[in-house]
Amino acid sequence: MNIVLRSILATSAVVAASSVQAAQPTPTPTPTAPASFVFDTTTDGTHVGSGNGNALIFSDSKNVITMKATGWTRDFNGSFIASEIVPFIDNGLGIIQPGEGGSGAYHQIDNVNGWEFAILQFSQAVSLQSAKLNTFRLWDRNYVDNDAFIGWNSSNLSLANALTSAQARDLFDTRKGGFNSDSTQFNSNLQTYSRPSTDMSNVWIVGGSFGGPDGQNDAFKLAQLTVTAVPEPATWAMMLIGFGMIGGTMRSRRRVKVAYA
Ligand SMILES: [Ca+2]
Ligand SMILES: [Ca+2]
Ligand SMILES: [Ca+2]
Repeated sequence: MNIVLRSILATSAVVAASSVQAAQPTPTPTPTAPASFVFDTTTDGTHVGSGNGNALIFSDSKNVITMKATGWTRDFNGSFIASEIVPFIDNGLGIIQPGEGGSGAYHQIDNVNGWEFAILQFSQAVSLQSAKLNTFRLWDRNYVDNDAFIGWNSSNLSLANALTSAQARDLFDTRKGGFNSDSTQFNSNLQTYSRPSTDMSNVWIVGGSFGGPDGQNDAFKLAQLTVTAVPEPATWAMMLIGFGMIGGTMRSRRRVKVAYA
């Protein structure tokens, strides 16, 4: 190999090495793995009001997210009626539809005499991963069944204000999605849904199944919810600004190198 060729090859190697360096991509933000939060609703929440239209407030096990639960009934005329949500410690949350308390109470979340559901408002958007729907037999039935309807929606409503019936109807009617959670799919009361992050919403609806899937009434107590959340938009904005600054610094360093080469 002659000297000229050797020199060209050597130069090419240097150029190749430096282009490899130059080709180093600017770091791009990698999405943080969603964080998991568990709400144990067999603990007594913070009570807001009492009787029909009351609310219970819970924090997750890490004390990051607040969840406000209210109880509702959609009666057979299609009216949305504020109901009482009750913490039955050890069993979970039940709902008492107006007129179903006292002796022979239907204190579960059920779909007898109307469709009962809990509206769960969160302090930030979350995706539901699992729920524990403890079967709880209705006093006048000889079976247990915990088919459920799960829906979700986004809302600007403040957790500090009481929900009106019109707002409850609106949250249900304009929901972004929902599914029937057929209990035959599950071997235990803990039902795993693993909703994708596209279903991230700050309002979730959990009730007895709405119009299906079998002829048996559903009755359960809501004992636990596991949700996931990604960083809030403000956090993302800070991260993007941070990465933008790193990128800017690298670019200006490159310019300096070129200027003094
Ligand atoms: Ca009930
Ligand atoms: Ca009922
Ligand atoms: Ca059923």
